[in-house]
Amino acid sequence: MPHQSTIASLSKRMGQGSGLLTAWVGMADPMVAGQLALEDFDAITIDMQHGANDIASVRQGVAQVTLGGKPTIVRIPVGQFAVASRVLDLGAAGVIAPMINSKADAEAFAAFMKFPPIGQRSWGPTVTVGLTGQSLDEYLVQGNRQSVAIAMVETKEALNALDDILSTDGIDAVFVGPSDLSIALSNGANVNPGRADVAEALDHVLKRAHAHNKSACCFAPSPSLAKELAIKGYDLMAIGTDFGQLRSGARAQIEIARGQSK
Ligand code: 3PY
Ligand code: MG
Repeated sequence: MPHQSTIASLSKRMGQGSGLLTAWVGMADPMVAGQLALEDFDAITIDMQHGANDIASVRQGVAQVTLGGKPTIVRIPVGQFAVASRVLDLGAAGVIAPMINSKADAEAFAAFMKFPPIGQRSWGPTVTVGLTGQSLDEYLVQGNRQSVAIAMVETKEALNALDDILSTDGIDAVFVGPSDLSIALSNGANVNPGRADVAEALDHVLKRAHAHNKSACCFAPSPSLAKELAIKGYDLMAIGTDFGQLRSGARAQIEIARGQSK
C-alpha cells in the first residue's frame, strides 16, 4: 500500500505554530519505534547521535513506523551528512542534524538533503519511492519539499549565526537542543535545560525562525515544557525519550504494587 501521504505529512503539517509531537527513540530494536507509532504522536524520531541506533535499525524502524502510518525523523551523528541522504533513501520524512553552528555547516547539511538545484543529494531513493508509491519523476519533483531538513542549534556559535542558518536555502527548520545549549551558555558549569537563559534563547529562536518563515522545534525533557512551547507557537517538540518513558512507567507501576503490598 503506498504511503506518500504518510511521508509527506511531516512537511505538509509542520509550520507556524503547528505544535506537533514526536517520540524520541534511542532503543535500537525497531519494534520500539513501531510500537510508539501506534500512540498519538505526529511523528517518530529515531536517534543515531546518542541513541543505540545504526543504519540497520533505522532501515527497519523507518519501515515499521511508515507502515504504522506515521512519518519518521532521523537524528544523524554529528557532521555525518552523507547519512542524511541514506536515511532519506530509506524512507525518512525528515532529518535532524546536531551541532549546526554556522552557515557553512547549514549549507553542507542542506547539500545532502536536497536534489539540485538546491543541493547535491545523489539519486537513489529506492525504498522511499517504493513506500510512497510515487514514480521516480514524481519523487524528483516532490522529494525536496517532502524531505524536511532540521538544523540543531545548541551552542553559542549557533545562536550568533542563527539568522545565517535560517536563511540557508534547503534548511526548513531549526531544533533547539536545550541540554547542550544550557552547558554552552553556562560555559560548562551545569546542564539544566530549565534555566532562565535557555528559556530566553527558546523564545528568541522561535521568533527568528518564524520571521524567516521556517519552523521552530525543540527537545522537551518534560511534557509540561512541550505544552508550554506549543502554546508559544513551537512547531514540533520531542517529549522525553523511550528510555525515560519505559523506566518511569515501570517505576510508577512498581510504586503502586509495592505500596499496595506493604
Ligand atoms: C540537547 O538537549 O542537547 C539535545 O540534543 C536533545 O536531545
Ligand atoms: Mg544536543
